[in-house]
Amino acid sequence: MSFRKDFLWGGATAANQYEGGYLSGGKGLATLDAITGGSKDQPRMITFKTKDGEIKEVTREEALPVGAVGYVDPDKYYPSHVATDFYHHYEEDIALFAEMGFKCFRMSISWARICPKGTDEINEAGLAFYDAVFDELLKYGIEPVVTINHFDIPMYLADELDGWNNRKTVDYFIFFCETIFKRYKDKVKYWMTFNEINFLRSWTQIGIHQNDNQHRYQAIHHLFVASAKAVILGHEINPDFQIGMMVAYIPSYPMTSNPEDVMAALEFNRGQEFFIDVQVKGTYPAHKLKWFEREKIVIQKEADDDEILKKGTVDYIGFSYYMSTASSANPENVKYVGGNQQPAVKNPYLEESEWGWAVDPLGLRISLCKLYDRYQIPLFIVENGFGAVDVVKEDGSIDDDYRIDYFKKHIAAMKDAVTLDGVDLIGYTPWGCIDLVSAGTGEMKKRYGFIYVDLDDHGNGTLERSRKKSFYWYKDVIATNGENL
Ligand code: P53
Repeated sequence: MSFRKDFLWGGATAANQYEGGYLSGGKGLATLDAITGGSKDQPRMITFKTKDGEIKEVTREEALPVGAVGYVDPDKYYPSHVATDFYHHYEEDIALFAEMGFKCFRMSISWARICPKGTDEINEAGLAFYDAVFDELLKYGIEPVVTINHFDIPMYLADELDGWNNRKTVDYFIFFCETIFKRYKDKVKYWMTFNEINFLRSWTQIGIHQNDNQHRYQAIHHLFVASAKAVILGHEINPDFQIGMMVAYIPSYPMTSNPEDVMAALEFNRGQEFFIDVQVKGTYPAHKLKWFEREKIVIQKEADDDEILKKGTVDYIGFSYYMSTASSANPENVKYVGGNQQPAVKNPYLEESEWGWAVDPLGLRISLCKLYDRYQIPLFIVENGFGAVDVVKEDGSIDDDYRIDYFKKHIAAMKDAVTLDGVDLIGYTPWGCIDLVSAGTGEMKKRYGFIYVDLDDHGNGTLERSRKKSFYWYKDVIATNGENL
């Protein structure tokens, strides 16, 4: 026996990439409704209106002018508007997840569906939608795993408050949490606060117009406080809640044994571990405070913030793992590799996906060891997977052996971490278990699913679902609790 008996096998999705129904049932606009599709070579664009009514666009890395508001251009295609339409297909999709034997299903709640402006107005139809989804999951004995906020924010809060830069957003977020915690307290046990909190920097994700380090880290402080307050509140509402954090984990190796490279890798890794430190240990690490000093970043805190962070530490670490990277002290080695990775060094020992993501199964075991050695709380792999172009054969079948191969090796690495290293791993939810819109590029052709959805990058397609070869493979993995790979 390797994986625990109650191991949470499942799959993961997010509202903005899967749900669609962007204005259905009283949903308000979210920032992500105003970002176009792109590709590996062409960035997604945010469309907005300036204070003077000019219509413009910027990439996610660029700042928006002060006073700019999100704008949905009727002549443009926005992949999140329909996405792969979970909104109208949830019964069919959940039946397919049940057929694979899912024990859990990770999804996010769209904040703007519950609170259309993000303020304290509640949309009952939105709450009823998620009730229906949770009931459908529970009917098959599938445990919902809910990301409270995955990469978006109600447009109104971005437009009016500058999103997470404004302390008031913390209060509105907690109102949203209280609403969903109370409503779903008997249906949902597993929660996580912010998806990939270490990646949040753009207007689409956190509603901030200026994304320099001063603004970014102020917003992040507010996210930390909001997450901690949500943990405290959730445990008051239902002491059985398991509330985790979520980080994108990309371990970095030194490019050589030159200590300079080792230091560079250490700094890269600290960049993400900082987020775990605050949410698991409840304090900012010393190196970050020193860096704030050097960079002249001043975080505005309220008197009891430190106490809130200390009290609101999480129950488990949820993380995504797709790839590893390498670090070098020599800037000439550091190139922007592939799709939407961070600046990094190409690792000659690893192959990459078509989008330039380095495939590294052992890196997953290394990550599990590092995280468990360092934090000693349960771990949950809430995303992992292989984005690839799938080819539908004449008879409708899809032989995604490359995906099966990726999962096989990664699950074997997880097994080693559990059986050889003693890591406390509670579950595994491969990303985009059903095809959905890519966050990085907005494409449909970068597919992750066990289930294929007929939709292309321009919105053409029937949205019909079909089972890929990996569907049957994963079903057997779950049925044997990971013994058959
Ligand atoms: P896509 C970059 C690197 C690692 C994880 O990503 C990332 C990203 C963002 O692009 O995000 C997570 O769709 C995220 C999901 C996302 C998934 O990874 O760019 O939590 O929303 O879809 C895969 O291939």
